[in-house]
Amino acid sequence: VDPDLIKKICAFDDRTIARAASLIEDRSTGYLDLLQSLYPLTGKAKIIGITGAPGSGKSTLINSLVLELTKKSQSVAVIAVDPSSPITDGAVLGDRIRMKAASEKQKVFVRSISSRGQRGGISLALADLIDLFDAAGFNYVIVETVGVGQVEVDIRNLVDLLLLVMTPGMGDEVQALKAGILEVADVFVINKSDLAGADILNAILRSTLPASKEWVDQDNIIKTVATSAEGVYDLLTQIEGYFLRASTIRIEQRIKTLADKRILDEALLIISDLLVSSKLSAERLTLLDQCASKQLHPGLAAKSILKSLGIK
Ligand SMILES: Nc1nc2c(ncn2[C@@H]2O[C@H](COP(=O)(O)OP(=O)(O)O)[C@@H](O)[C@H]2O)c(=O)[nH]1
Ligand SMILES: [Mg+2]
Repeated sequence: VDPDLIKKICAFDDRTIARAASLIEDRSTGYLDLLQSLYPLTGKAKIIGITGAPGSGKSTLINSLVLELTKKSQSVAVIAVDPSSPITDGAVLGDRIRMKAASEKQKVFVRSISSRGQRGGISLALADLIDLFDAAGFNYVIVETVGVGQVEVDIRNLVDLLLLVMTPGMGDEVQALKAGILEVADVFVINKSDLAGADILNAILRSTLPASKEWVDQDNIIKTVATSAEGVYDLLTQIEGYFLRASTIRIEQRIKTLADKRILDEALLIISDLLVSSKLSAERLTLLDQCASKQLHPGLAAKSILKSLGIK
């Protein structure tokens, strides 16, 4: 890898970072060499996940948070994961416009990615992108994801700190959330606190949160009005406090767990690529005939294919 490229990335050169991000997202030729060059530089950024239902105000909140961070001369990279839209979609564009106030400040980089069409799934692409921004030297990397299904659970090991954004009127849904995201989120943001019902949600949350949560204290439920930045200063204070208290051991453990998961996911991806490769197609066709005519069980056919790959 051209050392000049790494230099430019670490100098926050916008266009170089954007190009590197595309290369990494698309897994184009040379992407892995680039990531290998960057990987030893990672491990310094504070990585925050912000999840919550669509429309709960995540992007608006991130916008205010980024402004607050830039006031403290902190550099921030934001990755907005949109579940369905391609990059040109209105929803993502909306995000971008709302982010603009922050983006105009120095050392803020915003990237939107679609959760569809990523080879190997969104988690691998996200992990690699986070590495890019971490290596570049951004103080904070903020990942916005919509909490649907497993996504919020997958985000857990990608980030050091996970924020769940909720809105008044969600009280009834809190019980349903209990088993999933409530267990893994570190900070609970009641956004749109200007609307009726914020106090009720606050009370429900306080009585529902698992007592076993490692980071629970009085302040891990925070009320905000993202549109006017109310409460955002307190939120940042809480975030900073979290990183001050967070033990290196805990973060190292997370990175190890993540690395293990990434190795497995990458290996599965390589195997599935091999399985559909032309090299094996003749053998698969033979096995397919045997399976279709009920001579051979598909499970045994699978074993036979793996044997050809040298995997017993
Ligand atoms: N009343 C009120 N509206 C808000 C607040 N925060 C965000 N909104 C509005 O909620 C809508 C959705 O916000 P957005 O940030 O796009 O939500 P996201 O889908 O979670 O990223 C926008 O129209 C925002 O202006 C808030 O604190 N109070
Ligand atoms: Mg958004």
